[in-house]
Amino acid sequence: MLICNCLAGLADLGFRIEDVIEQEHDAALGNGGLGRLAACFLDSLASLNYPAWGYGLRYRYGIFKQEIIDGYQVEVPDYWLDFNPWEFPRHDVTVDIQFFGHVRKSTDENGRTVAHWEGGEIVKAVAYDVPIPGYATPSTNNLRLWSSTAASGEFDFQKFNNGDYESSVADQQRAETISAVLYPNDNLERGKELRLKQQYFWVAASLYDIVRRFKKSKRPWKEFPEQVAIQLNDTHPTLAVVELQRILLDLEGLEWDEAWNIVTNTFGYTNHTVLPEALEKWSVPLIQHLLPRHLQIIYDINLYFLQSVERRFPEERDLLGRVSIIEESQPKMVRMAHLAIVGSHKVNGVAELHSDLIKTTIFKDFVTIFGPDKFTNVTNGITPRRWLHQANPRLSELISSKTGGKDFLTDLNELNKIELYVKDKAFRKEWADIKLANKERLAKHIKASAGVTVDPTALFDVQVKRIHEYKRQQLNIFGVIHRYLTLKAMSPEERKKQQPRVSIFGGKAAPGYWMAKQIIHLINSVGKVVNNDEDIGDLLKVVFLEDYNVSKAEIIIPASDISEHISTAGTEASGTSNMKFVLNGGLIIGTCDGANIEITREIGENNIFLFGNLAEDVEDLRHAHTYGTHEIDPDLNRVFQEIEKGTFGSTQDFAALISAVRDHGDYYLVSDDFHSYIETQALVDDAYRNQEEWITKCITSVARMGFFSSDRCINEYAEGIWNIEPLRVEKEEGA
Ligand code: OX2
Repeated sequence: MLICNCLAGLADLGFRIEDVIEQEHDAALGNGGLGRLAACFLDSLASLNYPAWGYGLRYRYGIFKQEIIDGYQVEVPDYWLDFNPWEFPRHDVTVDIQFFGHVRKSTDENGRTVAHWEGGEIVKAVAYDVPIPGYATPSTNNLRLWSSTAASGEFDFQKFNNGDYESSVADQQRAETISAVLYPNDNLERGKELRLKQQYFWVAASLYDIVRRFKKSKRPWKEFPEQVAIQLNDTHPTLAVVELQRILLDLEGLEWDEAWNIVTNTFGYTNHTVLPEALEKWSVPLIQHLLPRHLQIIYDINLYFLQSVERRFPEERDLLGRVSIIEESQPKMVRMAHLAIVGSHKVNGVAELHSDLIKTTIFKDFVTIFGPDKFTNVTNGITPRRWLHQANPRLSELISSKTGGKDFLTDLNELNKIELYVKDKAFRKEWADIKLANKERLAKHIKASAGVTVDPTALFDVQVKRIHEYKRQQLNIFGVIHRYLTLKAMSPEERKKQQPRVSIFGGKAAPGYWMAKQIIHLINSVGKVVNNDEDIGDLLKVVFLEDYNVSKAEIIIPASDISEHISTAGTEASGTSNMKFVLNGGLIIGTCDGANIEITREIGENNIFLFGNLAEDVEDLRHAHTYGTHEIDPDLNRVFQEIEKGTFGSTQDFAALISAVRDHGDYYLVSDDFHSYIETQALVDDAYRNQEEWITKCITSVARMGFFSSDRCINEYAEGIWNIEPLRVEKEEGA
């Protein structure tokens, strides 16, 4: 009814709804899987009627827009906030946030030492609320984003009146800088002061908000953890642990132990990566300068923690140094993951393998100290509302016609009913038609955006995600070159028997990540040669789609036949696009990594193409590369020689990609996995030639994907970590 009115109303005004929808900008609030997971969680929380809020920063400039110019990535600012009808500015909800200054100690009437954080500067946080409506429920939650502004308002009138106009504006600009820009790194932390300011600004404003709401209830403090659960989405908001302790201790006058008990029972910590370069550390002098009182509290947290460890493990001399929150380096560093573990009652990884890995590697000592029950797994999930119903409306419609309505959108296990139709001719025909239509739509997009004509009946092979050496887009493009060379070496008759393929890439490289940028350049350079080679024609096309984002994903994912999730085993904590691709009727080629393993368990190993070394062997292989001889796979060597001949242009640009494998220890095991990868890609070709079998695999896989709903995942957090239950707010009469 509402939609009809809306359509008619727009038509009266001379607009088409499609054009209006097109105007909506993607939220630019995150880098990759971490933020997108949070978005799926918000959708599930509201849809499942959990009373939960998300907190974040309202970045003026979110993730940059990527343009490809002459094959290179160029970053362009994205003015996403210029048109954002979904946010409600809340100028009535503001918090003053303090930075810098010093700590003064005094003694109160009970002889207790009290700390006073004084001086420094104040920046104002202003709330912007983004409503998150649930699906098929009146419940609507809130995403509260904080924007920074000068505490004195527009600018400092005092300074202005004194003729100091420039400096009054400068203060305003300095304050606004805090929420001005999203750091564009995925899985990398660089220790910049402004980033630490962002983190504290965000958590201090959010905690103030949470505490303010709790205090209104007039409940005693000991009930705080029953009323409030805070989940740390990776370590980025870990200062919240220290901030809550500070509020309880310095502002509310609680004793240390009572306060700390409340803190640890309130927080849960989700780890999303084991990559060493992504584990956050902040220098002690930096924290001392920016947040002097917090540093004292961190030292006290560490002291009490280490004392308890020492008492329990007096013989273990090195243990204290290993688990200390402070790394005794030059300068000393605060290890944020250690702080998050010590400050939380539960720690979880995001897929089974990943949760096992954190327990046996980076957090091993903490399992000894706290016991295994503190560590758990919550395998990631995705929202079927966006990633099936919205992205693939025809498939959603077909599924709904066979499962008896739309229940599968709120109970994804209902999908298993479609397995009954796996042999149903009409169902299979409609299934194949939908995939083809989705591929035609993508082919149009490829033509419009990359200028390449592709045949929609070719096998669409997709790898879209942030560009990173551990995700191994270089393995993919080396494989493409190998395919090209193999085709070139064939007679025209032989070529005719080969399976045509379109290799589609997309993803942003962090602006400072030089190797990732070289990978993008190589992909585009290979595309330029291959796409214009008449011997090859439609047998192979290589496309790089610029500016991969959620809207593009909604076009790309439903059109995939095979997608690549080929990280070095043990490096991709979970991955979530793997789930999206399978849910949309595509198969995957992947390593035994992250959620690929559980996807295999659910859909069956006949329905996935796994290859490569296992996580348990990675360390030994790396060791062998460094200390033994390192033979490069002969097929890969042929690829390298072709690049070095200049077939794909400037050899200089690509030298580093080759030497990373050949001369610098091949940390990501590209050569070790190359043969297995090529062989498995040949199996994909063979399987795709048998379309009947292929469709059976696709239908069976979709039918078995129920587990990967973010609803299941949120229910696990609610039950196992937050101890909360749904609270359904019924629609008011007449509303
Ligand atoms: C990502 C992980 O790399 C990815 O494997 C996972 O699926 C996603 O988080 C959601 O859990 N930054 N991004 C991630 O971790 C970090 C840190």
